[in-house]
Amino acid sequence: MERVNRRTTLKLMGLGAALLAAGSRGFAQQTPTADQLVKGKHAKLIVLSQRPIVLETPFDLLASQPERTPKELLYVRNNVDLPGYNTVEGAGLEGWTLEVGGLVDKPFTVEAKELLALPQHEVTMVLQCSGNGRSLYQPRPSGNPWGRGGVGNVTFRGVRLKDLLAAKGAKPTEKALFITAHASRQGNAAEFVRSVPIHALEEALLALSMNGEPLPAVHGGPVRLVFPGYFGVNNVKWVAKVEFTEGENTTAEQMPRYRVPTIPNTHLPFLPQEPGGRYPYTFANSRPNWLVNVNSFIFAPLEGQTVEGPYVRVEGVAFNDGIVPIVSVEVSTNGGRTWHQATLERTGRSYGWVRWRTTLYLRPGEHQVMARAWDAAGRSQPLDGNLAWNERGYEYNGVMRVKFTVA
Ligand SMILES: Nc1nc2c(c(=O)[nH]1)N[C@H]1C(S)=C(S)[C@@H](COP(=O)(O)O)O[C@H]1N2
Ligand SMILES: [Mo]
Repeated sequence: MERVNRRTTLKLMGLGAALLAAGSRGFAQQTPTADQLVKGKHAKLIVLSQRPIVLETPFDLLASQPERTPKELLYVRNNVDLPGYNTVEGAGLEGWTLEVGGLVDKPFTVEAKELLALPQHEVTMVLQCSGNGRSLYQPRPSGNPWGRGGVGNVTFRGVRLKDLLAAKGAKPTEKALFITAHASRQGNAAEFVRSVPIHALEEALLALSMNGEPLPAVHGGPVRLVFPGYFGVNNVKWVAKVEFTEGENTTAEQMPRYRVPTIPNTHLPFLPQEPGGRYPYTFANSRPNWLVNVNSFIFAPLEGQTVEGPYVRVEGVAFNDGIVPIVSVEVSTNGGRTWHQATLERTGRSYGWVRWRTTLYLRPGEHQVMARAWDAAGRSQPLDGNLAWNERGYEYNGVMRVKFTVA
Protein backbone atom coordinates (compact mmCIF):
# COMPACT_ATOMS: atom_id res chain seq x y z
CA MET A 1 0.00 0.00 0.00
CA GLU A 2 2.61 2.37 1.20
CA ARG A 3 4.65 1.66 -1.92
CA VAL A 4 1.81 2.07 -4.34
CA ASN A 5 0.89 5.36 -2.79
CA ARG A 6 4.39 6.59 -3.00
CA ARG A 7 4.65 5.57 -6.58
CA THR A 8 1.34 7.16 -7.43
CA THR A 9 2.42 10.32 -5.71
CA LEU A 10 5.72 10.32 -7.60
CA LYS A 11 3.89 9.69 -10.82
CA LEU A 12 1.52 12.54 -10.13
CA MET A 13 4.42 14.77 -9.20
CA GLY A 14 6.10 13.80 -12.42
CA LEU A 15 2.96 14.61 -14.33
CA GLY A 16 2.73 17.95 -12.57
CA ALA A 17 6.34 18.76 -13.42
CA ALA A 18 5.74 17.74 -17.02
CA LEU A 19 2.66 19.95 -17.19
CA LEU A 20 4.58 22.82 -15.66
CA ALA A 21 7.41 22.35 -18.11
CA ALA A 22 4.98 22.14 -21.03
CA GLY A 23 3.21 25.19 -19.68
CA SER A 24 6.37 27.25 -19.43
CA ARG A 25 7.56 25.99 -22.81
CA GLY A 26 4.25 26.98 -24.29
CA PHE A 27 4.63 30.39 -22.70
CA ALA A 28 8.20 30.86 -23.90
CA GLN A 29 7.12 29.96 -27.43
CA GLN A 30 4.94 33.04 -27.48
CA THR A 31 7.89 35.27 -28.21
CA PRO A 32 6.81 38.89 -27.81
CA THR A 33 6.67 40.77 -31.10
CA ALA A 34 9.03 43.67 -31.79
CA ASP A 35 6.36 46.27 -31.06
CA GLN A 36 5.72 44.64 -27.68
CA LEU A 37 9.43 44.76 -26.84
CA VAL A 38 10.00 48.30 -28.10
CA LYS A 39 7.11 50.72 -28.23
CA GLY A 40 6.63 52.13 -31.72
CA LYS A 41 8.64 49.51 -33.62
CA HIS A 42 7.07 47.77 -36.62
CA ALA A 43 5.53 44.48 -35.47
CA LYS A 44 7.27 42.59 -38.28
CA LEU A 45 10.82 43.28 -37.11
CA ILE A 46 12.51 39.94 -36.43
CA VAL A 47 13.19 39.29 -32.74
CA LEU A 48 16.71 37.82 -32.66
CA SER A 49 16.90 38.20 -28.89
CA GLN A 50 14.52 39.43 -26.19
CA ARG A 51 17.10 40.14 -23.53
CA PRO A 52 19.15 41.98 -24.49
CA ILE A 53 16.79 43.27 -27.18
CA VAL A 54 17.98 42.54 -30.71
CA LEU A 55 15.61 43.27 -33.62
CA GLU A 56 16.38 42.80 -37.31
CA THR A 57 14.65 44.69 -40.11
CA PRO A 58 13.09 42.24 -42.59
CA PHE A 59 14.87 42.81 -45.92
CA ASP A 60 11.71 43.67 -47.88
CA LEU A 61 10.85 46.39 -45.35
CA LEU A 62 14.42 47.75 -45.46
CA ALA A 63 14.18 47.82 -49.27
CA SER A 64 10.83 49.60 -49.16
CA GLN A 65 12.57 52.70 -47.74
CA PRO A 66 15.64 53.19 -49.95
CA GLU A 67 16.08 56.87 -49.05
CA ARG A 68 16.22 56.76 -45.28
CA THR A 69 15.30 54.14 -42.70
CA PRO A 70 12.42 55.33 -40.49
CA LYS A 71 12.63 54.87 -36.72
CA GLU A 72 9.86 52.25 -36.81
CA LEU A 73 11.97 50.03 -39.07
CA LEU A 74 15.54 50.65 -37.90
CA TYR A 75 17.18 47.53 -36.40
CA VAL A 76 18.00 47.46 -32.69
CA ARG A 77 21.10 45.92 -31.18
CA ASN A 78 21.49 46.11 -27.44
CA ASN A 79 24.37 44.36 -25.73
CA VAL A 80 23.23 45.87 -22.49
CA ASP A 81 19.58 46.96 -22.20
CA LEU A 82 18.77 50.26 -20.55
CA PRO A 83 15.50 49.70 -18.68
CA GLY A 84 12.86 52.31 -19.45
CA TYR A 85 14.38 53.15 -22.86
CA ASN A 86 12.45 50.65 -24.95
CA THR A 87 10.59 53.13 -27.11
CA VAL A 88 11.07 55.07 -30.35
CA GLU A 89 10.00 58.21 -28.53
CA GLY A 90 12.64 60.68 -27.41
CA ALA A 91 14.18 60.62 -23.93
CA GLY A 92 14.29 63.69 -21.68
CA LEU A 93 17.45 65.79 -21.76
CA GLU A 94 16.66 67.17 -18.31
CA GLY A 95 19.14 65.88 -15.72
CA TRP A 96 21.33 64.02 -18.26
CA THR A 97 24.98 64.94 -17.89
CA LEU A 98 28.03 64.15 -19.94
CA GLU A 99 31.48 63.91 -18.44
CA VAL A 100 34.53 64.63 -20.61
CA GLY A 101 37.84 63.58 -19.16
CA GLY A 102 40.93 61.42 -19.38
CA LEU A 103 43.85 62.84 -21.36
CA VAL A 104 42.39 66.31 -21.83
CA ASP A 105 43.92 69.50 -20.47
CA LYS A 106 40.63 70.70 -18.95
CA PRO A 107 38.18 67.92 -17.95
CA PHE A 108 34.58 69.10 -17.60
CA THR A 109 30.98 68.01 -17.15
CA VAL A 110 28.21 69.38 -19.33
CA GLU A 111 24.44 69.28 -18.97
CA ALA A 112 22.98 67.58 -22.03
CA LYS A 113 20.51 70.44 -22.47
CA GLU A 114 23.43 72.88 -22.83
CA LEU A 115 24.19 71.11 -26.10
CA LEU A 116 21.09 72.68 -27.63
CA ALA A 117 22.75 76.10 -27.44
CA LEU A 118 25.82 75.00 -29.46
CA PRO A 119 26.08 74.90 -33.27
CA GLN A 120 24.16 71.91 -34.65
CA HIS A 121 25.55 69.70 -37.38
CA GLU A 122 23.83 67.04 -39.45
CA VAL A 123 25.13 63.82 -40.98
CA THR A 124 23.39 61.06 -42.92
CA MET A 125 25.14 57.78 -42.32
CA VAL A 126 24.82 54.06 -42.55
CA LEU A 127 24.35 52.48 -39.13
CA GLN A 128 25.30 48.84 -39.52
CA CYS A 129 26.01 46.11 -37.01
CA SER A 130 29.34 44.47 -37.77
CA GLY A 131 27.48 41.15 -37.40
CA ASN A 132 25.21 42.07 -40.32
CA GLY A 133 25.16 39.18 -42.83
CA ARG A 134 26.63 36.78 -40.27
CA SER A 135 24.22 33.97 -41.18
CA LEU A 136 25.71 33.90 -44.70
CA TYR A 137 29.03 32.63 -43.33
CA GLN A 138 29.47 28.85 -43.49
CA PRO A 139 29.77 27.21 -41.04
CA ARG A 140 27.57 29.57 -39.03
CA PRO A 141 29.67 31.53 -36.51
CA SER A 142 28.45 32.15 -32.97
CA GLY A 143 26.33 35.22 -32.23
CA ASN A 144 22.98 36.62 -33.35
CA PRO A 145 22.10 35.05 -36.74
CA TRP A 146 21.67 38.30 -38.67
CA GLY A 147 20.44 38.14 -42.24
CA ARG A 148 21.12 41.37 -44.13
CA GLY A 149 18.78 43.55 -42.06
CA GLY A 150 21.13 44.75 -39.30
CA VAL A 151 21.57 48.02 -41.12
CA GLY A 152 19.86 51.32 -41.86
CA ASN A 153 20.51 54.76 -43.37
CA VAL A 154 19.68 57.55 -40.93
CA THR A 155 20.27 61.25 -40.39
CA PHE A 156 21.71 62.26 -37.05
CA ARG A 157 21.85 65.85 -35.86
CA GLY A 158 23.63 67.25 -32.87
CA VAL A 159 26.83 68.85 -31.66
CA ARG A 160 30.26 67.92 -32.90
CA LEU A 161 32.41 66.69 -30.04
CA LYS A 162 35.23 68.94 -31.25
CA ASP A 163 32.90 71.97 -31.12
CA LEU A 164 31.96 71.10 -27.55
CA LEU A 165 35.65 70.83 -26.61
CA ALA A 166 36.34 74.19 -28.24
CA ALA A 167 33.38 75.80 -26.47
CA LYS A 168 34.78 74.56 -23.16
CA GLY A 169 38.32 75.56 -24.05
CA ALA A 170 39.51 71.96 -23.66
CA LYS A 171 41.98 70.00 -25.79
CA PRO A 172 43.04 66.35 -25.77
CA THR A 173 46.72 66.06 -24.80
CA GLU A 174 49.41 64.72 -27.13
CA LYS A 175 49.22 61.35 -25.43
CA ALA A 176 45.57 60.82 -26.32
CA LEU A 177 45.36 58.18 -29.07
CA PHE A 178 41.78 56.98 -28.60
CA ILE A 179 38.32 58.29 -27.83
CA THR A 180 36.74 55.95 -25.31
CA ALA A 181 33.00 56.38 -24.80
CA HIS A 182 31.07 54.95 -21.86
CA ALA A 183 27.32 54.38 -21.83
CA SER A 184 25.24 55.27 -18.81
CA ARG A 185 25.27 52.38 -16.36
CA GLN A 186 22.21 50.82 -14.77
CA GLY A 187 22.58 48.97 -11.48
CA ASN A 188 25.11 46.18 -11.77
CA ALA A 189 24.60 45.63 -15.51
CA ALA A 190 27.82 45.31 -17.49
CA GLU A 191 29.43 48.51 -18.70
CA PHE A 192 29.24 49.28 -22.42
CA VAL A 193 32.43 50.97 -23.57
CA ARG A 194 34.07 51.40 -26.97
CA SER A 195 37.29 52.99 -28.18
CA VAL A 196 37.95 54.48 -31.61
CA PRO A 197 41.11 56.17 -32.94
CA ILE A 198 41.60 59.82 -32.00
CA HIS A 199 41.34 60.99 -35.64
CA ALA A 200 37.64 60.04 -35.49
CA LEU A 201 37.27 63.24 -33.43
CA GLU A 202 37.01 65.19 -36.68
CA GLU A 203 33.50 63.83 -37.41
CA ALA A 204 32.36 62.65 -33.97
CA LEU A 205 28.85 63.88 -33.25
CA LEU A 206 26.88 64.01 -30.01
CA ALA A 207 23.56 63.19 -31.64
CA LEU A 208 20.36 64.60 -30.15
CA SER A 209 18.01 63.86 -33.02
CA MET A 210 17.48 61.26 -35.72
CA ASN A 211 15.60 61.77 -38.99
CA GLY A 212 14.45 65.18 -37.80
CA GLU A 213 12.89 64.00 -34.54
CA PRO A 214 14.20 63.66 -30.99
CA LEU A 215 16.66 60.75 -30.89
CA PRO A 216 14.55 57.67 -30.04
CA ALA A 217 15.31 56.38 -26.54
CA VAL A 218 15.97 52.86 -27.88
CA HIS A 219 18.53 54.29 -30.31
CA GLY A 220 20.47 56.05 -27.59
CA GLY A 221 18.42 59.10 -26.69
CA PRO A 222 18.83 61.59 -25.23
CA VAL A 223 22.50 61.63 -26.34
CA ARG A 224 24.47 59.24 -28.52
CA LEU A 225 28.07 59.60 -29.64
CA VAL A 226 28.18 58.67 -33.32
CA PHE A 227 31.20 58.22 -35.55
CA PRO A 228 30.20 58.43 -39.24
CA GLY A 229 31.92 55.70 -41.25
CA TYR A 230 32.32 53.39 -38.25
CA PHE A 231 30.42 50.17 -37.58
CA GLY A 232 27.37 50.30 -35.31
CA VAL A 233 29.11 49.04 -32.19
CA ASN A 234 31.26 52.20 -31.98
CA ASN A 235 28.23 54.47 -31.84
CA VAL A 236 27.63 54.48 -28.11
CA LYS A 237 24.00 54.98 -27.10
CA TRP A 238 23.09 56.79 -23.86
CA VAL A 239 26.59 58.23 -23.66
CA ALA A 240 27.53 59.41 -20.17
CA LYS A 241 31.31 59.75 -20.30
CA VAL A 242 33.85 60.47 -23.03
CA GLU A 243 37.48 59.84 -22.18
CA PHE A 244 40.61 60.49 -24.16
CA THR A 245 42.90 57.54 -23.60
CA GLU A 246 46.33 56.23 -24.51
CA GLY A 247 45.07 52.72 -25.26
CA GLU A 248 41.94 50.89 -26.29
CA ASN A 249 39.53 50.02 -23.52
CA THR A 250 39.93 46.48 -22.21
CA THR A 251 36.30 45.48 -21.59
CA ALA A 252 34.82 42.55 -23.56
CA GLU A 253 33.19 44.80 -26.19
CA GLN A 254 36.67 45.88 -27.29
CA MET A 255 38.52 42.57 -26.76
CA PRO A 256 37.84 39.81 -27.77
CA ARG A 257 34.41 40.84 -29.07
CA TYR A 258 33.93 43.04 -32.14
CA ARG A 259 37.31 42.26 -33.66
CA VAL A 260 38.58 40.37 -36.68
CA PRO A 261 41.87 38.52 -37.11
CA THR A 262 44.60 40.46 -38.87
CA ILE A 263 48.32 40.24 -39.56
CA PRO A 264 49.93 41.08 -36.20
CA ASN A 265 50.39 44.79 -35.53
CA THR A 266 48.70 45.88 -38.75
CA HIS A 267 45.19 46.94 -39.55
CA LEU A 268 45.13 45.03 -42.84
CA PRO A 269 41.69 43.78 -43.71
CA PHE A 270 41.88 40.12 -42.80
CA LEU A 271 44.11 37.27 -41.86
CA PRO A 272 42.32 34.42 -43.61
CA GLN A 273 40.98 31.87 -41.15
CA GLU A 274 40.07 28.25 -41.73
CA PRO A 275 36.24 28.27 -41.68
CA GLY A 276 35.11 26.64 -38.46
CA GLY A 277 38.45 27.17 -36.73
CA ARG A 278 39.27 29.00 -33.52
CA TYR A 279 41.45 32.07 -33.08
CA PRO A 280 43.35 33.30 -30.02
CA TYR A 281 42.32 36.98 -30.19
CA THR A 282 44.79 39.49 -28.73
CA PHE A 283 45.12 43.24 -29.20
CA ALA A 284 48.13 42.64 -31.45
CA ASN A 285 46.76 39.92 -33.75
CA SER A 286 43.30 41.37 -34.34
CA ARG A 287 41.75 44.75 -35.05
CA PRO A 288 38.42 46.22 -33.92
CA ASN A 289 35.37 46.51 -36.19
CA TRP A 290 35.99 50.16 -36.92
CA LEU A 291 35.57 51.40 -40.48
CA VAL A 292 32.63 50.08 -42.50
CA ASN A 293 33.78 47.96 -45.46
CA VAL A 294 32.45 48.38 -49.01
CA ASN A 295 29.04 46.83 -49.41
CA SER A 296 25.95 46.91 -51.59
CA PHE A 297 22.43 45.53 -51.47
CA ILE A 298 19.89 44.75 -54.16
CA PHE A 299 16.54 46.27 -53.21
CA ALA A 300 14.69 45.27 -56.40
CA PRO A 301 13.84 42.72 -57.57
CA LEU A 302 13.48 40.90 -54.27
CA GLU A 303 14.31 37.22 -53.80
CA GLY A 304 11.58 34.99 -55.23
CA GLN A 305 9.67 37.78 -56.97
CA THR A 306 8.12 37.51 -60.41
CA VAL A 307 8.56 40.67 -62.46
CA GLU A 308 7.44 41.84 -65.88
CA GLY A 309 10.00 41.68 -68.70
CA PRO A 310 11.84 41.94 -70.89
CA TYR A 311 13.07 45.26 -69.43
CA VAL A 312 13.71 44.76 -65.74
CA ARG A 313 14.61 47.54 -63.36
CA VAL A 314 17.34 46.46 -60.90
CA GLU A 315 18.19 48.80 -58.06
CA GLY A 316 19.74 49.04 -54.66
CA VAL A 317 22.21 50.90 -52.47
CA ALA A 318 25.98 50.93 -51.92
CA PHE A 319 28.21 52.36 -49.23
CA ASN A 320 31.65 52.34 -47.62
CA ASP A 321 33.40 54.22 -44.81
CA GLY A 322 32.86 57.57 -46.53
CA ILE A 323 36.60 58.28 -46.80
CA VAL A 324 36.52 58.02 -50.61
CA PRO A 325 33.50 57.91 -52.94
CA ILE A 326 31.74 54.83 -54.24
CA VAL A 327 32.68 55.04 -57.91
CA SER A 328 30.80 52.15 -59.45
CA VAL A 329 28.23 49.46 -58.92
CA GLU A 330 28.16 46.59 -61.38
CA VAL A 331 25.53 43.94 -61.86
CA SER A 332 25.85 40.51 -63.40
CA THR A 333 23.20 38.03 -64.49
CA ASN A 334 25.63 35.29 -65.53
CA GLY A 335 27.27 34.44 -62.24
CA GLY A 336 29.93 37.13 -62.54
CA ARG A 337 31.36 36.29 -65.98
CA THR A 338 30.41 39.70 -67.33
CA TRP A 339 29.33 42.86 -65.55
CA HIS A 340 27.15 45.77 -66.46
CA GLN A 341 27.54 49.28 -64.99
CA ALA A 342 24.62 50.60 -62.98
CA THR A 343 23.95 54.33 -62.63
CA LEU A 344 24.74 55.99 -59.32
CA GLU A 345 22.25 58.50 -57.98
CA ARG A 346 25.10 60.82 -57.00
CA THR A 347 28.88 60.93 -56.84
CA GLY A 348 31.20 62.19 -54.13
CA ARG A 349 32.03 60.71 -50.80
CA SER A 350 29.27 60.09 -48.32
CA TYR A 351 28.68 58.36 -45.01
CA GLY A 352 25.17 57.54 -46.13
CA TRP A 353 24.38 54.96 -48.75
CA VAL A 354 24.12 55.91 -52.41
CA ARG A 355 21.28 54.55 -54.49
CA TRP A 356 22.01 52.87 -57.83
CA ARG A 357 19.83 51.52 -60.59
CA THR A 358 19.94 50.00 -64.02
CA THR A 359 17.63 48.34 -66.53
CA LEU A 360 18.41 44.87 -67.86
CA TYR A 361 16.96 43.10 -70.85
CA LEU A 362 16.04 39.59 -69.69
CA ARG A 363 14.29 36.66 -71.31
CA PRO A 364 11.31 35.06 -69.55
CA GLY A 365 12.38 32.53 -66.96
CA GLU A 366 14.50 32.32 -63.83
CA HIS A 367 17.41 34.66 -63.30
CA GLN A 368 20.00 35.45 -60.68
CA VAL A 369 21.35 38.96 -60.38
CA MET A 370 24.51 39.91 -58.47
CA ALA A 371 25.66 43.40 -57.48
CA ARG A 372 29.16 44.56 -56.62
CA ALA A 373 30.32 48.02 -55.52
CA TRP A 374 33.76 49.60 -55.98
CA ASP A 375 35.15 52.68 -54.28
CA ALA A 376 37.81 55.17 -55.33
CA ALA A 377 40.42 53.35 -53.26
CA GLY A 378 39.90 50.25 -55.42
CA ARG A 379 38.11 48.42 -52.65
CA SER A 380 35.32 46.06 -53.58
CA GLN A 381 33.33 43.05 -52.40
CA PRO A 382 34.39 39.41 -52.67
CA LEU A 383 32.31 37.17 -54.93
CA ASP A 384 32.67 34.60 -52.19
CA GLY A 385 31.95 36.32 -48.88
CA ASN A 386 33.14 33.27 -47.01
CA LEU A 387 36.75 34.25 -47.77
CA ALA A 388 36.46 36.55 -44.77
CA TRP A 389 35.08 33.81 -42.51
CA ASN A 390 35.93 34.62 -38.92
CA GLU A 391 34.96 32.91 -35.72
CA ARG A 392 32.63 35.66 -34.60
CA GLY A 393 31.13 36.31 -38.00
CA TYR A 394 31.89 40.01 -38.47
CA GLU A 395 32.16 42.33 -41.48
CA TYR A 396 30.46 40.12 -44.10
CA ASN A 397 30.42 41.93 -47.42
CA GLY A 398 30.10 39.15 -49.97
CA VAL A 399 28.37 40.02 -53.25
CA MET A 400 24.59 39.74 -52.90
CA ARG A 401 22.72 37.37 -55.20
CA VAL A 402 18.97 37.52 -55.84
CA LYS A 403 16.96 34.87 -57.66
CA PHE A 404 13.78 36.02 -59.40
CA THR A 405 11.56 35.17 -62.34
CA VAL A 406 10.80 37.22 -65.42
CA ALA A 407 7.21 36.56 -66.53
N1 LIG B 1 25.09 51.95 -24.88
C1 LIG B 1 25.11 51.06 -25.86
N2 LIG B 1 25.48 51.47 -27.09
C2 LIG B 1 25.49 50.59 -28.11
C3 LIG B 1 25.15 49.23 -27.91
C4 LIG B 1 24.77 48.84 -26.59
O1 LIG B 1 24.46 47.69 -26.32
N3 LIG B 1 24.75 49.79 -25.61
N4 LIG B 1 25.20 48.35 -28.98
C5 LIG B 1 26.06 48.73 -30.10
C6 LIG B 1 25.89 47.91 -31.29
S1 LIG B 1 26.68 46.41 -31.32
C7 LIG B 1 25.24 48.36 -32.40
S2 LIG B 1 25.20 47.47 -33.85
C8 LIG B 1 24.51 49.64 -32.38
C9 LIG B 1 23.05 49.42 -32.71
O2 LIG B 1 22.38 50.64 -32.72
P1 LIG B 1 20.79 50.71 -32.69
O3 LIG B 1 20.30 49.81 -31.62
O4 LIG B 1 20.46 52.14 -32.50
O5 LIG B 1 20.34 50.23 -34.04
O6 LIG B 1 24.62 50.28 -31.14
C10 LIG B 1 25.85 50.18 -30.49
N5 LIG B 1 25.86 51.03 -29.34
MO1 LIG C 1 26.50 45.51 -33.47
